[in-house]
Amino acid sequence: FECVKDKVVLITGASSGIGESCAYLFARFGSHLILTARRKDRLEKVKAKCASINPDIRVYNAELDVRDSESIDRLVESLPQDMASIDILVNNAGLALGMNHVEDNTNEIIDTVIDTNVKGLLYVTRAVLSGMKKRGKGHIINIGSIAGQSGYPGGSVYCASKFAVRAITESLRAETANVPIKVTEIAPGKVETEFSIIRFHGDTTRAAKVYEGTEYMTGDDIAESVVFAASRHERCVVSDITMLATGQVSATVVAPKK
Ligand code: NDP
Ligand code: 8X3
Repeated sequence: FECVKDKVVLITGASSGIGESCAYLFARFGSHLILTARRKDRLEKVKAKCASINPDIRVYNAELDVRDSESIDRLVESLPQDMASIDILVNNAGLALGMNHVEDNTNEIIDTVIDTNVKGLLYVTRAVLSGMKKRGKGHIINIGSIAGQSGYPGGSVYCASKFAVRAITESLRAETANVPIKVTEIAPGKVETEFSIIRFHGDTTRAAKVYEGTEYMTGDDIAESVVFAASRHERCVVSDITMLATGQVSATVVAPKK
């Protein structure tokens, strides 16, 4: 893990869950961090904890909605000089909204999920990639999902967005093969974060049921895969890691916990 020391890492969705855990693990191994999300107050807390984990790193916070392509371009162009050469991009920001059958989705749900998980990821990647190409190096790590490998009832919009993440990852890897820029997809299964609270519009009782009676992972488990992928030797690239909770078979099938 030590070779991520002094790398500049931009994380989207660093204000909670998997992105927050990634920030702490990269901090521990000496990476400099650009932390982005919409909730600035939460980012400040993450920044303070990163600084306490490792006082030798630089941490730069930026309030960012990944759906806003202009503010992404502005951020990348206005980074302080010592943070401007991004070595590793973790495209983590994302969400699901509801578990509706296709005919019950609202246009707002469809737009928000696709705009964030697909278009947002493309906007951020485009903004960061040109610098990586100029420097002839870089690593883009996309957070996909087990939901990007098979659909399930009520998953149409979210699954479509995560299938898209897989497609973007594969296309980008082919496009950057000669640069060489590394491209990785980390596809988690069931992880307890704020994901289900957001998905069920703040209904914490319903969200808690997602994790009841089965094993589930933590954001820290997924961060280990991200930092593992980020720290491999130059001669190899982790193309994808699917990481499931013990007993998990698919997005919706998880064996009861003994
Ligand atoms: P959380 O809800 O805990 O974190 C989601 C993060 O995304 C937050 O930091 C949030 O920040 C950010 N975010 C959401 N919308 C936007 C936006 N428009 N612009 C910028 N940031 C945004 O959930 P997770 O940590 O679980 O989710 C992280 C990723 O992992 C997502 O892509 C999710 O799809 C994926 N994933 C999650 C799994 C799980 O079971 N939890 C399993 C598989 C994949 P803020 O609200 O402050 O903007
Ligand atoms: C995370 C959640 O339930 O769709 O991606 O697999 S799920």
